[in-house]
Amino acid sequence: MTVYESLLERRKRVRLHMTLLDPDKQTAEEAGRLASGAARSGSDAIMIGGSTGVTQEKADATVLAIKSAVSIPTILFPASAANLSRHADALYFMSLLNSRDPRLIVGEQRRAAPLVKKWGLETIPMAYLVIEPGMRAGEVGRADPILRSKPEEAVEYALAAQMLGMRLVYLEAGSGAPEPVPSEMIRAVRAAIDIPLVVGGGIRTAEAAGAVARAGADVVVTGTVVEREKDGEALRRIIEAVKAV
Ligand code: 1GP
Repeated sequence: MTVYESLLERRKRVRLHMTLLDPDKQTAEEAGRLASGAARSGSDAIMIGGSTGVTQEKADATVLAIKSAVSIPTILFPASAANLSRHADALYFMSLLNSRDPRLIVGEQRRAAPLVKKWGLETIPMAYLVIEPGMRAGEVGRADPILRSKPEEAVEYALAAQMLGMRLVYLEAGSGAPEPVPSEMIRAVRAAIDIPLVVGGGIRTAEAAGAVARAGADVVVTGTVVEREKDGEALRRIIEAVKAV
């Protein structure tokens, strides 16, 4: 079974939570420890990536440390073709559809493709949509962020993504965003598409995570909260809230 198939299987029973770890934010050893805590708290997969400063060496070391610490899938969430690792279980083969720069829409993907083929890495085609404010992801991705008041724009992109054959849509408010993607936008996109919807950015509390899941997110992603709250209590409550929907 592929990673994507196993996630779909699991989604039939519960909504999913994924933990994002940025290889540039801690040592590989520390990433392994954080991943292990996240898995114990019930997270369904570890996403590995960051907007800046991630090299292939850092990605490799982090993926290997995480893989030796947990058995849940490790999925790359790369900002460019230069920060991939052959050791991950799968790769979000993502296109930042609302970027102004073709490099982020298909350029990095073109550079990555031969390597990914050589490694035999599972690819999960994913539309990446940056919602205002977008934070670093919006800047690095040269995005024209979708305004929070324009759910219909997110719907157009998400439908186009599905028609292009993509298997996931990710609504990204940006790591550390003051607020998550608005519920109204999540609801509108969820109602329009058949493929799973991933939502992340600015989710720091169980209340916020529950609201995002209730609005229709199939997968809720948190990053910052895992790096900040080393005791794991906040994460446990967030995951509980997602699974309760
Ligand atoms: C960023 O959506 C993720 O790509 C996670 O965001 O760090 O705000 O949880 P946070």
